[in-house]
Amino acid sequence: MTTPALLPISGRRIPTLNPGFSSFPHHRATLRLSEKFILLLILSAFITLCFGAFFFLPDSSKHKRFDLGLEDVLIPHIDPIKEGKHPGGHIIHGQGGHDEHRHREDEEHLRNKIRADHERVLEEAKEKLKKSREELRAEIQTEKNKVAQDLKKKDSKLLPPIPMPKLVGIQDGDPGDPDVKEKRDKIREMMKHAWDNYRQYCWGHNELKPLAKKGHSTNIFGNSQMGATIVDALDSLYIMGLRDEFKDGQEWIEKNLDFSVNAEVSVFEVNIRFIGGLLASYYLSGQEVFKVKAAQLAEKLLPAFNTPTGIPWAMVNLKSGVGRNWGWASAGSSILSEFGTLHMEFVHMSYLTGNPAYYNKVMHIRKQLQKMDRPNGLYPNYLNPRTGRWGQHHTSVGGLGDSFYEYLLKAWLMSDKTDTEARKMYDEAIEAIEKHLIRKSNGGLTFIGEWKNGHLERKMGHLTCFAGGMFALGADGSKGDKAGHYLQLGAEIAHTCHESYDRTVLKLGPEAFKFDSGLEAVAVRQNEKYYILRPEVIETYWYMWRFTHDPKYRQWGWEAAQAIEKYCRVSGGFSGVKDVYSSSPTFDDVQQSFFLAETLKYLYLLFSSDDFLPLDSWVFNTEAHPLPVLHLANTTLSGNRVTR
Ligand code: DMJ
Repeated sequence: MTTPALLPISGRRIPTLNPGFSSFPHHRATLRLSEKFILLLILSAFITLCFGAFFFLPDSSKHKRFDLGLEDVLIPHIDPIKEGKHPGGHIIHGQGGHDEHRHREDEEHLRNKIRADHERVLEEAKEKLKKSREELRAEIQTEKNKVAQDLKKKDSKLLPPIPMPKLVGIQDGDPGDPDVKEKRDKIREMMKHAWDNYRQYCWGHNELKPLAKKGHSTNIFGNSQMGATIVDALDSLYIMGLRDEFKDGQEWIEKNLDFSVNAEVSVFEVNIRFIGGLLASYYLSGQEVFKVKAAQLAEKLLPAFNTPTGIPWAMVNLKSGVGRNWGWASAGSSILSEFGTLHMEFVHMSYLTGNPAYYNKVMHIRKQLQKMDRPNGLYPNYLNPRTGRWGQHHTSVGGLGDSFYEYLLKAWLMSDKTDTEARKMYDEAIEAIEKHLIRKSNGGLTFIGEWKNGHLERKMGHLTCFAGGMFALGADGSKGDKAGHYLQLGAEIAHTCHESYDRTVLKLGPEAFKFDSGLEAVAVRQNEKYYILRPEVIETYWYMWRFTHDPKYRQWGWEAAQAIEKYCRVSGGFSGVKDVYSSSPTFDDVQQSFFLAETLKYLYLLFSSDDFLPLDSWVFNTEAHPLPVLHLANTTLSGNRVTR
């Protein structure tokens, strides 16, 4: 389904957009004068018509008008009780001559009022026509300013002042140890290289092509220049203390980030990168503009939920609100990892705006999922938003499934562990995943496979490697006090994913790797050998470091950083590579926005102290944007305005 092209300009804009008009101010003024005159004529004709029509109405209709309660507006001085009118608003009929006399008086009164209004409007019209062009222009400008101010007031009304959640540990994070500090400085330098090149070659574009040195975009951003790299990278800049760069990005957002564009975007991607990025920048810096932009964007995503089931479409047109699903998705389905990865950001949007709609939308998704049968206790990746039925029974903790599980756990953490329903869903899902998808290879590597067509595919994606960190993060509070078990599982996944890096020539991980026919943690197909600057393995190293302080995680992180520096760095930024098993790989020429948002941020945090963004006060969204835990004990988010 394609969106019909919208008319580029509205009638009201034509005079300023048409060069013919704009170069002849006299024409424009004449046009405005005559427009005004015509408007006044129409207005006075309308009033005359109403005045006349009143006398053609049957008596009963006239009385009905009073019945609607209009008499209080038109004839304010009549006492309803004295006049035989029930205080509830209905005329008490059947009082003979007295009533008729009263109606005649009412009509006379009304006629006089209309006549007076009519004369006043005509007087005003005459006055206006006496005014000079300049005076009229000034008046129009004043009117315009008033409208603009009213709009602004409306905007700020949307965002009531709220107490900030406790923002702990947002400064510095100096690791102390000079060797670690040196590594951290190196990561900051890499960030600066990525940012400066983006700044120089394609400021405002979504992503950078570091070899071609120009802008790049994919359909997830809808062919519109939305500055994805700026929005996604901003909180990393802040965390790394790159404040001039941060200011630069903020200024771009203030002046240029506009969501009233005719662009069809991915609801999931825009949520995790844009809303997540703006929210994190807001909480870290306290700059209102980020909150306002996040609120504007979130509102634009709401029409995506207009489906028969309330399960949102994958894509929505920001201007028209028309939504649809990816053509490749099974039976027109929405994707689990997409509609299941909105919760954190949407809860924050309700918190910040006082509008419960966001919270209600994501809770509705949860309710829908709870109602459904789950084959083997697993959640399939595809769900049809029209019928509410599963599509193909494929299950994955990697692409198409991954962050749905992550957000169940993080919903619980972000609610200060009060959202026990989310924790229960997470525990049950992980139990089923362990039973049906997690296996040990012959060589002793723990891996997470994918359920497809009734059997387990012994293949793991780079994306799936985030799960090591998730298991460690969810260890505390796990069912039956299996904290040790889940921390161990996290460590095993981290080890497997490290192996997938270590068994390549470039020491960078492939997109997917197998555990089959004697193969262990290596990619087989050519189209699975690429590395596109993804963060998941480093993300898991960071979580494991925070929970265990085993120095190997810092060491593994440093190995990955060095490999990225050596094989992905070019003069124009950082690029993905097409084959991690080749000693002379070709570049894919894309600097992904998540490289700045996630990969470099996790590396930087790996070499920072633990009191920097501590995990009991901050929860990182799936794009590594930190959001504060909300202590919502006194807050109602379920269907009422948020009260604090
Ligand atoms: C990121 O955009 C997010 O981490 C998302 O959850 C899936 N993967 C990409 C980066 O690989």
